[in-house]
Amino acid sequence: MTVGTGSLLERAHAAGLAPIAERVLAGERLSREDGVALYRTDAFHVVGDLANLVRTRMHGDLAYFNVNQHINYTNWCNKFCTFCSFDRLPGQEGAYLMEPEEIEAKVRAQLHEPVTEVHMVAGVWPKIPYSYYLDILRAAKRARPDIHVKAFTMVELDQIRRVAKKPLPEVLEELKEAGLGSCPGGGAEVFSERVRQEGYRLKMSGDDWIETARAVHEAGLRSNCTMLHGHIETVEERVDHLDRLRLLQDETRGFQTYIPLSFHPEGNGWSDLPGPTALDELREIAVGRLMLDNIDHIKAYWIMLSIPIAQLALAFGADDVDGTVVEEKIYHDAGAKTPQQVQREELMGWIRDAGRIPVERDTLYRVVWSPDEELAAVGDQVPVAVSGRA
Ligand code: V47
Repeated sequence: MTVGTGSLLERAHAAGLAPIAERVLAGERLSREDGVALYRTDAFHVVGDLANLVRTRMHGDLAYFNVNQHINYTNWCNKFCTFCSFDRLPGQEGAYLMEPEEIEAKVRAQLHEPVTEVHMVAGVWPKIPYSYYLDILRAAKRARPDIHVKAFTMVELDQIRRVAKKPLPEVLEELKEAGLGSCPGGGAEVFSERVRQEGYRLKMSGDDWIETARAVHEAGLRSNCTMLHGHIETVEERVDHLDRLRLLQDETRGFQTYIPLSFHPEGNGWSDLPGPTALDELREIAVGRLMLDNIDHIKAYWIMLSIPIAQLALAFGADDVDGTVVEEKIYHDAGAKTPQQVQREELMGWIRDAGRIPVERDTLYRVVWSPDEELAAVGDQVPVAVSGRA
């Protein structure tokens, strides 16, 4: 989607969005009221074009991906979130807890692939001992010492510190020593206390999620952040969520990527809800890009969106598509029809089809591979870090 800023301003004006468009063009921060207006306007393409303009300013034609492997080490969980189709109680059919040796074997099984990241998230179960979490990190590193382990959402970290009976900063140091490289962005859902009481009242509050993320960043670890959208949350609650992420990022600069997560309604307590449409998903990407002016990357998680929508998302503000994945369970239990894995070349092919230049990154967005000739041709479109943190 290439649009001249002139015609974009005219279209924004016609849609009553001129002041917002002017702020975007001037690189100024959008207000919470602006966020609500971007969600409510019928001028969907203006929102997408504004987000695309910001994405282009930050990343040129580059779109990032990595070669990664997901391991969901247990589906035991005591949070009973209404939206979740993945959780089981120990002993229930389909319930599992992977032994550290199993995790080591899963990482070893991919040694022939150029995997740079293992992404480990799971349910929480209070009887899993602290030593287990240290052991699974060590197991992954034993199998592949140079791998980056991105593991444990804020919800898991909160459980780990409880079972460790130690302050979180101390636990984070021990997890780092055992191999933790960074943290994924899940478990945030929507920070609204109203939605939490209705859908996930046993899960940590939004305030506690933010405090845990702050501690993670203060420990020198980067993390991602997410918002689960398309269920019972209001537009105002989404804006509040984005604003709280943005405020923490102003303080810590620890978030690398924001990932809007689309609610999948199959096999859970909200299966009567329709879930977001493709247009909702694209708008969510775009509003995220426009509101989160201090977060470098917006990820279109193809597993959740489908490949065609992830391709479109690259023209609506996203600059990252996650990775090759290998065995995803959380979304597939909730009805996702996407493949569970994609080959590196295939991923690069569909990024190119979407008009972007694929750049393979590691978890911390250092370039692993880029098509040099193409990068040379685009000159100054090398990644720009807006967050100001090394
Ligand atoms: O926290 C669970 C969500 C999250 C459903 O950091 C659901 O790079 C939709 O956080 N429909 C886990 N969503 C996944 C996650 C993630 C994924 C990809 C990359 C990264 C990253 C993080 O999945 C949970 C929850 O918000 N979730 N059930 C469902 N039925």
